[in-house]
Amino acid sequence: MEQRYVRGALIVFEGLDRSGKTTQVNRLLQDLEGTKERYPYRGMRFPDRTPANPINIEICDYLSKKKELPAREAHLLFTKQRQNQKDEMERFLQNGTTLVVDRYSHSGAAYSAAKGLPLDWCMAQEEGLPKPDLVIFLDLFADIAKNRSGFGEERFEEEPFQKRVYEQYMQLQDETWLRVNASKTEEEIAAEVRQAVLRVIEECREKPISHFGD
Ligand code: FDM
Repeated sequence: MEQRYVRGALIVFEGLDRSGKTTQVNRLLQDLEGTKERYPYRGMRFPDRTPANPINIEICDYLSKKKELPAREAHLLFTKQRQNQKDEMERFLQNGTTLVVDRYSHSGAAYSAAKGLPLDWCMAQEEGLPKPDLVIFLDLFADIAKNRSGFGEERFEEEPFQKRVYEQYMQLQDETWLRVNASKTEEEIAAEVRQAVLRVIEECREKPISHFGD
């Protein structure tokens, strides 16, 4: 007998620092609140900065420049945080809950590859994790991003580095990506995002979850 799936979608927002991801994630979560009986949802973000465990604390210290780490070690730390969430993410998706995630594996790979690590090696560390059904890439060039408020206070928030991150992101695109022009108005972006998200939630109800490395 043919197996039928009714599962949630894995929706991921990606983009440079200050590209507006968190604003759009919050708008989408608000939008989904209105249809939560039909499309249950949950928001998540990586890195998780809550001081819930030693990995989260080490990531915070690294990002605030309190602590230095070799590039590979830093990469594996971010990856480990995602791998630790894998089972819970799968459970939610299988139960029909859509996950809306602010940064995920592609951030891990793009930022580490921008430091000089091989992109393939970076992505290989993500194998086994659920693969996003939709990656919304908020497309904003580094020289525009730097003029948005808050840029430049944390590790990685400098223009030449952001340009390299952008180049790496471009290598990672596949058919699951939607590139949204992030210099449009907040409302325009939110409308484009909402339409794509509702389409993908419907489309993947009947599909098994896919994984990086499948
Ligand atoms: N970042 C994020 C990484 O270097 N690797 C990762 O795996 C992830 C998820 O952490 F500079 C970087 C990207 C960014 C910083 O910033 C997190 P926000 O403002 O919390 O998104």
